[in-house]
Amino acid sequence: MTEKKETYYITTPIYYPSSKLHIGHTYCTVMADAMARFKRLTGYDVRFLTGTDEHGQKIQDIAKEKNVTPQEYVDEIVDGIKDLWATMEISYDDFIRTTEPRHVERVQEIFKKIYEKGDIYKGEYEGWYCTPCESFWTETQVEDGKCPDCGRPVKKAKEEAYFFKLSKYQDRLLDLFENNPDFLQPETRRNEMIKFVKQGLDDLCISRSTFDWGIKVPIDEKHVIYVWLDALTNYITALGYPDDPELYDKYWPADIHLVGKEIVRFHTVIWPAMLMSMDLPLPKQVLGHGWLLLEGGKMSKSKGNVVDPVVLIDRYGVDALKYFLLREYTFGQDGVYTNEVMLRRMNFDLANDLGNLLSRTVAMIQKYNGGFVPDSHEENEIDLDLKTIAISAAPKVEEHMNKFEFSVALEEIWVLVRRANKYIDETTPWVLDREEADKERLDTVLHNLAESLRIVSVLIYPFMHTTSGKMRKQLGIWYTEVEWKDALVFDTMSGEQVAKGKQLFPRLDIEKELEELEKMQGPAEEQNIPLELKPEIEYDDFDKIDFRVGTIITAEKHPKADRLLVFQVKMGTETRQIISGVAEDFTPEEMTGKKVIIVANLKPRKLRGMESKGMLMFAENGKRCEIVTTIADDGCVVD
Ligand code: ME8
Repeated sequence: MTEKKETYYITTPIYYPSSKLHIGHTYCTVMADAMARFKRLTGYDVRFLTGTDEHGQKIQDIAKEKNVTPQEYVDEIVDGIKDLWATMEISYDDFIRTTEPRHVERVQEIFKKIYEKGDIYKGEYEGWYCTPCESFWTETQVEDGKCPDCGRPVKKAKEEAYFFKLSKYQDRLLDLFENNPDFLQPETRRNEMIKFVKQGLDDLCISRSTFDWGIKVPIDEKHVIYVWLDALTNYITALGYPDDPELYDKYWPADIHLVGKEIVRFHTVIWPAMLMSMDLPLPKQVLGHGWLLLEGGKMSKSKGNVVDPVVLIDRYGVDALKYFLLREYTFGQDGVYTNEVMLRRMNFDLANDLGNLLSRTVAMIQKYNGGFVPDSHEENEIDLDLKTIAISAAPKVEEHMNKFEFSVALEEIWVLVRRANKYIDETTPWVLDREEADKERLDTVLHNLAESLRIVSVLIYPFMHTTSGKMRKQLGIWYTEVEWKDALVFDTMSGEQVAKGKQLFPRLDIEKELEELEKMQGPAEEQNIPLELKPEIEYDDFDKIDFRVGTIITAEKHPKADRLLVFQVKMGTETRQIISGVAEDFTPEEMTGKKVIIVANLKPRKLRGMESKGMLMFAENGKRCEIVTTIADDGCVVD
């Protein structure tokens, strides 16, 4: 009877097909893939799910702009995403698309279940809506007219809608965070969520009637289901819940939902509450990873400042990119991507350390022993040191992998790689070759090097399986299956015939590569990526605005809000107070005396207790926000 394996279910977020995926998405998927491969290798029955989140207003708007149907639009992008994952040899077991009938039907069943439980009711929603994020925000969450997640402007929206009784689950959610510290990691994310839930949870608006690219609410077809509710359920609809529960019974609850830190709230508040409502078990753990940033901000499809993984793969290969992503960044923290950091990693760790170790070892076995791995003989202290490091690496890698510390796990492997390189320098096989009396010693050295490389080929398998295969081919062990337990033992090789192959990783001329990459990636402004703008407005809407010119008489920080500046602005005969959220971009001193353009007929508003009458005009210029100034006189009407 075969032993039943323990299951391990890991998921990535399902990505929006709003344009091509960039290296940030690749980072998340590469981590999930490495973990899935690691778990398979260490004996688990793994299910690895990824997919695409294809509904919502944003997709509908883009498709309209491009004059295609939303389905045509997503089909093309999703093909590209699947191609990318194929190129990267991502070992997912299932790819779910939220437009697939299997998902659509199951989401409707899930909606009905929650409705029947009494947790969904009809009401009216008025709030601030951020179209790019597909999120509604309350008055208190919106900061100065901007979305608290992405910082872009939100718009007022009101509609009849269905609500989910999220507030009912507030205490159980708090309990979950407080009594189950592993549920959400890293710790900082957990603390943020505890704070968020403690502020009090509003019921969640879970339907929309202002657009129709979504799954219809089964009890009221005028509405479509809120895209997040639709998307979150993918983790169980892909397992066949509720109508075909074989996989569900086997793999649910998920072991890991791996998500970026900006969507932790959806996964640790809304998703568990939905599951609680359905009386289903919760995922065992949600891990919120950090962002890859470009100098100057988060990479984002809509900002156009992205790094295309395909360019890097074409030039350096899949494994080099995977290694860089997993080794360079600390899980849970943000990291800055630069071409230079990547090229250095590839050169030092891959070309120099690993590539050289293999090519030197194979060349020496060919030169000094006719191409066959010799047996070892008497051992000295240096041999024992190498051996100890080699066979103790696997448990250390395992320990760090189980904490998602990819970077530390790889560092442990490189401790062995570097030790083996040093071992060559210490034992000087070219000197041993000179004396017949040293032949046994030379055999032992070559044997130990081959053994160390064999162990490295097992250890790196979850991260770079193709490189592992190439190493094993050169070491003459290509015909044996990679097994984790083989990394725990030394002295298994004898008489294998090595074969010189191509350099694993060619050495890169960093300066030249930097120039080439710059040419290929191009500065974002030369790529002619259309700007993401708010929906078009009619001339009549614009004509309602009364622009005036004014002079800033004084400017000071708002006493209660770090991001706000309070201006006294003179327009002709009138001086009035206007508040803007630009304290991070401008100092009061540099604003004083500036001639500015004002929206003078904007309804007055209180901002943190102080009245603001009108609005100063600022415009986005790339990442910066700039003030609109003029040389006209105060009080002029601007047409
Ligand atoms: O949020 N650095 O989809 P999405 C690191 N459809 N990771 C990044 C990143 C960056 N710069 N940019 C994106 C959605 N990611 C929803 C998810 S799940 C039920 C629905 C990764 O296409 C990161 O994992 O915006 C982030 O959470 C995910 O892509 C968001 O992808």
